[in-house]
Amino acid sequence: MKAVLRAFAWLALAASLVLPLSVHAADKVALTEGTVKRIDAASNRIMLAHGPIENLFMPPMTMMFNVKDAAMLKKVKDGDKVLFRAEDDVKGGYVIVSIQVVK
Ligand SMILES: [Cu+2]
Repeated sequence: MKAVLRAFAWLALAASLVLPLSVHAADKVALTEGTVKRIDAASNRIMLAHGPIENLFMPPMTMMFNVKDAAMLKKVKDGDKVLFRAEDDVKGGYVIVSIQVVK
């Protein structure tokens, strides 16, 4: 009986350690669907109509994002369907840290 209790304690401990880590890992790679509405290369910004952004707790809307790297804007064009990762921008607003066109 003691062994069973010990096994159960280990399981509970393992679950408490593993679950928060896996949730965190999922958040780190969460991508959001969007459609390119406008590219503003002069100010390194892009307007996207986006789905829910889980990691920012943001509902679907159309809005401007800063981009981390100006080269990102060369990979996309108006009307493209994209998957992107947006994060809080230390300079204010939100910044896209990765973006890819969905084929
Ligand atoms: Cu938004």
